Amino acid sequence: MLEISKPSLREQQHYLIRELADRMEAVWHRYLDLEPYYLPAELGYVEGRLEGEKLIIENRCYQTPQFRKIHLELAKVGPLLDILHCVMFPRQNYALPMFGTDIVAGKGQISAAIADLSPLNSSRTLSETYRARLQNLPVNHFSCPRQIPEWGDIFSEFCLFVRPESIEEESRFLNIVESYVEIHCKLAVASEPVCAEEESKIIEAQIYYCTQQQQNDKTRRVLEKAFGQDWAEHYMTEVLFDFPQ
Ligand code: BLA
Repeated sequence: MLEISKPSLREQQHYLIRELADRMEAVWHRYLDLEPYYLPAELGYVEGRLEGEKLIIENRCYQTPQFRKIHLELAKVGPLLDILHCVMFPRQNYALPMFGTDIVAGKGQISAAIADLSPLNSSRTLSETYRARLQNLPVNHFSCPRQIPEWGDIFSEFCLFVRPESIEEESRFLNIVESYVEIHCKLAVASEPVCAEEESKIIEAQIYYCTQQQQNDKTRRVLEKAFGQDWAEHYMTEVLFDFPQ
C-alpha cells in the first residue's frame, strides 16, 4: 500500500480540483494494486512563468497490472488558473477504455470540466458491460453543456463536458466522475488480458487517442507561454500523451 501524502499545491487549488483529486486517489487505493511509475526526474515538479505569474506543475503517477500509467497532474498559474489533468492509460494487453478528465478554473470560476471513458477500438464504441453501468448516470443534467472541439472524435457518447453553474452542478460532476473511475477500476481488475493480435489494435487506438489530444491548442498555448515551444512539444508528447512502447 502506498501512502497518500498530500502535496501543498492541492491545498491551494479550487475546491472542485482538490476534491476530485482526493476522490480519484481514494478510489485507486481502494480497488487497484498500485505501484509507483517514474516520470523523467526533471518532470515530476516543474516551475515556469506565464504573464508574470509563476506556473507550477505537480505530477503524481502510478502503474498497476492493468494500467501502464495513471497520471494525475495539478497545475497552478498564480491566482489566475488552476488545472487538473488525469489520464489512466491501459496496458496494451487489456481491452479497456481510456479514462481522462480535465478541469480548468480561471480566477475561481470553472470554465471547463470534462471527463470521459473513451473507447479504444476501431468502432469507437464502449462494450455493453461499460454502457450498462454508465447509462443511468445523470450526464445530461447540466445547464451549460460545452461543445466538443473538432479533435474530440475520440470521446464516447458518455463524454461529460460542461461549465458547472452552481454548487449542485459541481457536486453532480464530482459524483459522476467518481462513478466513472470506480466503474472503470472494478471492470479493469475483473478483465482478462487479450491475445497478441488484439494488442496491436489496442496500440493503434492508443496512438490515435494521443495524437488527437496532442492537438489541443489551449493546453499547448499555456505550456508554450510558460516554458517555450520545444519544452511544450516534449511535455505534450512524452508526459501528457505519450504513445505506448
Ligand atoms: C480545455 N485545457 C483546456 C483549456 C485550458 C487547458 C486552458 C481551455 C479552457 C476553456 O476552454 O474553458 C489547459 N489542460 C490545460 C493544461 C493542462 C491540461 C495547461 O491538462 C496540463 C498541464 N484535456 C486533457 C484531457 C482531456 C482534455 C485528459 O488533458 C479530456 C479527457 C480535454 N481540455 C479538454 C477539452 C478542452 C480543454 C476538450 C476544450 C478545448 C476547446 O474547447 O477547444
